[in-house]
Amino acid sequence: MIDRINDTIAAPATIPGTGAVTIVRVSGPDALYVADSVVSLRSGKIADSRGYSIHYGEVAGLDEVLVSVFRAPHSYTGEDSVEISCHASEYIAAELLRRLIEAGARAAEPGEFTRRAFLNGKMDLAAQAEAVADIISSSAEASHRVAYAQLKGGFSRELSALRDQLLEMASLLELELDFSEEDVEFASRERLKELLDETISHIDRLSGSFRTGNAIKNGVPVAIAGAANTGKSTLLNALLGEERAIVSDIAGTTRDTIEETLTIGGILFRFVDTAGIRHTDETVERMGIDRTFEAIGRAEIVLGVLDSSLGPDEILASARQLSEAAKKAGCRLIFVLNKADLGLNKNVIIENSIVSLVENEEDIISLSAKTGYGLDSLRNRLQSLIKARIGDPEATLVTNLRHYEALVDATSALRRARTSLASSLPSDLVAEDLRSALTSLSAITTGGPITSTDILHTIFSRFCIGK
Ligand SMILES: Nc1nc2c(ncn2[C@@H]2O[C@H](COP(=O)(O)OP(=O)(O)OP(=O)(O)O)[C@@H](O)[C@H]2O)c(=O)[nH]1
Ligand SMILES: [Mg+2]
Repeated sequence: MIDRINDTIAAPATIPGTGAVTIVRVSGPDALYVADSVVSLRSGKIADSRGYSIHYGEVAGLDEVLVSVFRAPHSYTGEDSVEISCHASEYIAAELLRRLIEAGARAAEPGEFTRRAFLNGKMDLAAQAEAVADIISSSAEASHRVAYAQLKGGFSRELSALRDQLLEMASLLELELDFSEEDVEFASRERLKELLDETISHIDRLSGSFRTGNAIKNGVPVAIAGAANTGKSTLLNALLGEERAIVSDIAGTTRDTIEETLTIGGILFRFVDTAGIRHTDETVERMGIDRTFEAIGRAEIVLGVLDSSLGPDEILASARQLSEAAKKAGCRLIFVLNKADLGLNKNVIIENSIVSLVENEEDIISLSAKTGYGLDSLRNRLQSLIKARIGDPEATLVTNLRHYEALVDATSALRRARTSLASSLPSDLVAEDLRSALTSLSAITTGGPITSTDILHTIFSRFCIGK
């Protein structure tokens, strides 16, 4: 990463051509002067203006604009910055940018404003810089909530508390090493073990939230699967409220997976309609069925669609097959007893025969994709399953693969430290693993390794050793 932080950059911060106003941002040491050479204020100069002030101005022959002035360090990037609000024409934005570049700015690279904010200490990497990207792309309430919590620094505070705990342990152990000839034991082994166990389980909870966190960010994948002709495509269409997939009474209609997203109760779901599972010698259909199992493998939830108008043996065989596939993929199974309009009363008998295959009896839903009966119950069930997984709305959900991998690295180092402690191995081995865990955790917020000065700082701020 090359960081040329001594130049001035410019770019539109909004999409020109949509909405009424476009904002072109200029940031860097010369931002105010560059803006002055392009915009004439009615009175005075931008470079003489106070921070947090707004001025009416004109870009010669182009547009009337409003200029917001920010002075370092009180700006998004931490540098002198100017935001020029012009009319949202693509032509105006492009011409304004061209003039700013002519006046000495450079076109900003993607994410460069936020990168500068990070380098200037305005935000840390995980918590905030990466959350900025997430919050912009979040399209549903739940994913927005996760990104916003991260933006406010909840995850960073949690990480920093974990780091403090590890630093304390590492410091105690290193002190002991310094005094090794004197055979002092500063750190109580029992207390260390306790602290380690606490930290490991805390980090495990964080990394365990990744699957849900990731699903919420990108849309919870739900596979609609079952035997041919049970009404899977009809169900997809009913959920979407449009004729997205082809429906016919010919078994084997759907050959390929069809994916559509839908927000239910603030949660983004990714529904995948699949080819009906049945024995076939037909190559293309066979390939489609392979994809069905792949879709189940990627899903968080499987909607196992059963045709309740069929005989009980046939239904049970199909239910068993779906339960096995869902179990293998580690995903939650909801049985949809479809075609309830053809004879609801039979469903009680079917329900009794399949109830042992689901985690909770509320995971069996009688429904008619044709009439819409039961659709609300299905929507509610999907929502409440995911809300239960999110659990405490204040709890941190890890949504980023880089963070997840760093957390997994940290816990494996801590488990090694735990084993070394248990088998009374020398302190320096334990200290090394603690340091490696710290490095992993630090990488989440700073992107780089921790310096041993941090450890030194903790030692000397806690103990006055006249050494
Ligand atoms: N009576 C009734 N018929 C339904 C219902 N849902 C679907 N059907 C009918 O069942 C037939 C099969 O529907 P599809 O949605 O194509 O079934 P599928 O499971 O996608 O079938 P494949 O793609 O071939 O695996 C069609 O004739 C639908 O009209 C329902 O709730 N009630
Ligand atoms: Mg179909």
